[in-house]
Amino acid sequence: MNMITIPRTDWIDNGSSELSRTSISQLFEGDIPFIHLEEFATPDECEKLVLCAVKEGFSSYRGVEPIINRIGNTVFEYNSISRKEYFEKNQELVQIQNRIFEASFNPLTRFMNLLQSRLKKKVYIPKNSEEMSYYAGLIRRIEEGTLLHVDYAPGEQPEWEIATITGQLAWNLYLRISEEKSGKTHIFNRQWKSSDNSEKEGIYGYNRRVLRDAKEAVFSPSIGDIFIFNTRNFHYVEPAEGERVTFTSAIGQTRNDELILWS
Ligand SMILES: O=C(O)CCC(=O)C(=O)O
Ligand SMILES: [Fe+2]
Repeated sequence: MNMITIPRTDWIDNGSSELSRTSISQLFEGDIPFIHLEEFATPDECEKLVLCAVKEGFSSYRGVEPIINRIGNTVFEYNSISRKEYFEKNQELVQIQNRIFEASFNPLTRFMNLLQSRLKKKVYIPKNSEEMSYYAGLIRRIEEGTLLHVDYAPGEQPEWEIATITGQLAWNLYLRISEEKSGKTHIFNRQWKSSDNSEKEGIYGYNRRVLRDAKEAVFSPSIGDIFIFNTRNFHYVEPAEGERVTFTSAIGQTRNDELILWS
């Protein structure tokens, strides 16, 4: 049985531009809407990563509308299929990821090292009970927007090891986006609770009724920047004009205050 704590409903700030123990714990607590890290990667690095990704080829999330393309694996898609298949599939997908990193740069290791050095916490990609690794670090194209949703393993993947986390964030590095209409991300000051499941619509969306009059934070990313936010908060992405490619994973806080990454 997983403990799902009572969600917070107030924000004290507009967001932080600093990655520190304080800002991360404010994000987990629901005190701030996001952390914005500018110039994590250069435009050249981002473009190189996208070019290598395009060479490997994207495929779409099973059953998701509007379509989202990606390279990598997700617990979301295997939750109702097979956990065993997810872990087996990871072995070949990690090789593809490594090929892309070797030909461009490795944002995953760079980000994990940054977390570790700023927060002085153990940061790792977890394994299952059979010592098989989770997959972390999708290259993703959300170009037609998303539905209003949350990403929260204790509520969505209760059978998986990652469901024992006490809070969940996502980091997105923006690799290729159009200047004019970048596909803004909207985050609401309203965290998921189990009774919200009655408002679920389709495979992952929620009716806007769940928002009531919750405050909204909106950001418009620039190439090379990272935004980190709490994905237990309802959020959605606007349709973009042209391409919108990101590098992303979830960040979970374990009960012994370590950080785990998966997708
Ligand atoms: O692409 C984004 O800005 C956010 C996408 C999203 O829903 C997430 O990272 O959980
Ligand atoms: Fe999300």
